[in-house]
Amino acid sequence: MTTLTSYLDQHSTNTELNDVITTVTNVGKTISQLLRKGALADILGEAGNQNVQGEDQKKLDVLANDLLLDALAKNTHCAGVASEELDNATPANADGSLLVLFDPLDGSSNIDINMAVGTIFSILPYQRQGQTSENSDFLQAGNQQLAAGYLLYGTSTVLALTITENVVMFSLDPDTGDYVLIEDNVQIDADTSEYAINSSNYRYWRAPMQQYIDELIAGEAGVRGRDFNTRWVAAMVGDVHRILCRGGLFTYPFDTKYAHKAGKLRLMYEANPMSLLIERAGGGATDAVNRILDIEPTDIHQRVPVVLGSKNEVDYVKDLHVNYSEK
Ligand code: AFP
Repeated sequence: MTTLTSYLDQHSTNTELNDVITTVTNVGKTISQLLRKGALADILGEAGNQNVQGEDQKKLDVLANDLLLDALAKNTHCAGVASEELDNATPANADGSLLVLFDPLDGSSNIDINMAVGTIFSILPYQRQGQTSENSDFLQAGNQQLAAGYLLYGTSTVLALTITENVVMFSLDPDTGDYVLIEDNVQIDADTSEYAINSSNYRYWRAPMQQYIDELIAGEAGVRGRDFNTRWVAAMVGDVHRILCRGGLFTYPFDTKYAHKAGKLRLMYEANPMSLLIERAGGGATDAVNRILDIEPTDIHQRVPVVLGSKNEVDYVKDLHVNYSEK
């Protein structure tokens, strides 16, 4: 049996990175236990305030955020933290070599209905050791990530992680508290007939995305010549996990629903870590046209349209956008 600890020892000589991953995943055990208790732990419902995104915070949003912040502040290798729930990055240990970014609880709207939620994390190198970290230190393209992963608190708690060219998965054994390796080289089929999108936003999408979804709905009778199925977890972690398990396409496209947002998902702590996982599992990840991991960020909370999953389907969406002409 391979545990997370033995896997890190065998596959990563960066002991500082291994230590920070261990810190994050240990907090994941606590969050998993709290979710198991649900209403009995008084963690459901609204926290009564809003985050930097203007979104109402759930009690567990705040609790998960604080647990991660507290644990990483004590880790001497962590130079700073950026969170979906915090306006600005939080300096930690100036001599640390790593920066940690996270969405502490992705899919908050699922908490009170007992549906899947998760924690998404991304780890970047810190280039100014000895100095107090600032927001600007985090503005690195996704292709600079040293590690990325998520914890999915579903029927079981699963950790997906990439620190090498592979994507691996662990299942948390609630009896021993160990993360046990269950997949050592996740690979996504290049083709799929399953897609995930919130179709209620149809009228806000750009024409190429409307055409793409129209083709999927037309199925066998349309240009795609086969029927498609749809799924929508309303938690990116759940949709990405399904794609890593059986392929598929996930998209939260550009929409005009809110003028100042490029879509809903955040680049630094949602799109980038998920894109690294998907690409290393053989999939694709774009903003409909451009590779997400090559996007040079300008703000730690910037949003980006996302199309990710089975490579041939992601490429199809790109071609459709690039070659689109008004009819
Ligand atoms: P919350 O964390 O606010 O529930 O948002 C989750 C999320 O950022 C992402 O995980 C989902 O894929 C997407 O939003 C769901 O968005 P809709 O609620 O608009 O479907």
